[in-house]
Amino acid sequence: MMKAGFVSLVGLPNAGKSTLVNALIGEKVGIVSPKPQTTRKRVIGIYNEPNMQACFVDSPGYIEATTELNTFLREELKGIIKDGDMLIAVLNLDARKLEDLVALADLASKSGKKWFALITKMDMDKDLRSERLRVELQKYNVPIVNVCAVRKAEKLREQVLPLVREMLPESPAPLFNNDSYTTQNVRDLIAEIVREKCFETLHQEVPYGVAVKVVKFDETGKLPRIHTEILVSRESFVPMVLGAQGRRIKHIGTEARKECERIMGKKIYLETHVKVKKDWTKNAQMMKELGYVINE
Ligand SMILES: Nc1nc2c(ncn2[C@@H]2O[C@H](COP(=O)(O)OP(=O)(O)OP(=O)(O)O)[C@@H](O)[C@H]2O)c(=O)[nH]1
Ligand SMILES: [Mg+2]
Repeated sequence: MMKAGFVSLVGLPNAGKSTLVNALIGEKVGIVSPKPQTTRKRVIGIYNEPNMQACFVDSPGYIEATTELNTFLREELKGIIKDGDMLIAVLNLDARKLEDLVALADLASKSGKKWFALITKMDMDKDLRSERLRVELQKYNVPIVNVCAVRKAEKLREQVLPLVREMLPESPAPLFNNDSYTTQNVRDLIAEIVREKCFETLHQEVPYGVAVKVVKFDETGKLPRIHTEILVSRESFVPMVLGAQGRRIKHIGTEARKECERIMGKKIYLETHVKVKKDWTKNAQMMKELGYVINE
């Protein structure tokens, strides 16, 4: 019997959720950075086997809302729990407080869905944290696996996929075409990769005020020409994105182009421009235009 469904990953910001999805799928589905709150929109990575289709839903980490963008992130997470056929609580050992991880397990447990606990960043375990966490998790009576997402993807799959197979519902057919590994289109992926390079290159509050939009995608010439806009929420962020003599934006563009070329399997021409979109993170309408739509 075929099993298919949505596997929602819930975890704190920076827990390593996107890293996990990428490793499980074996392709870049979502962007990754050492900074929290990198993922903003729901991203689906599709794992196909002859008798199983697991659609892993990567999401923003759980946070208390303060700004409009944070409200969006929190709503996204609620929606992801609701829409999941099952959940994986991603519990990262480098979290600030053990209680936050237990709170997440509680959230998963209260959802009433099937779920299991995945303790990640095992390579960062200290003071027997994983042991203490295991004790705390016993009351939920769910399977617990310990993983390290930045090493051996094969081992990770062996640990995670059997549990997923067990918990997914039966389905007469796969939910998506089984020849694709993500629901994201190329435009979205390119915008996300440019944003990833901004997260890597920019610091403090600047990356959080950045959104990226593909404004033109022209495939008529020899090389696809892709124009992107890096939208910043404040005028004062412009020089930070540009850098001295425009070196920083050049670096962002070059790194993004190389990665896009690798994924698309061809050479491209990638242009990046900085534009001010004042206070977009505080404005629901502007956020909507940028694709941050709250799913009701
Ligand atoms: N040492 C170690 N680092 C990891 C592991 N998994 C992920 N990381 C790192 O943790 C950081 C955050 O990873 P992400 O995958 O972006 O985390 P996320 O949960 O998607 O974060 P948000 O999207 O911001 O909520 C990155 O620097 C990863 O390289 C792991 O198992 N061990
Ligand atoms: Mg992420």
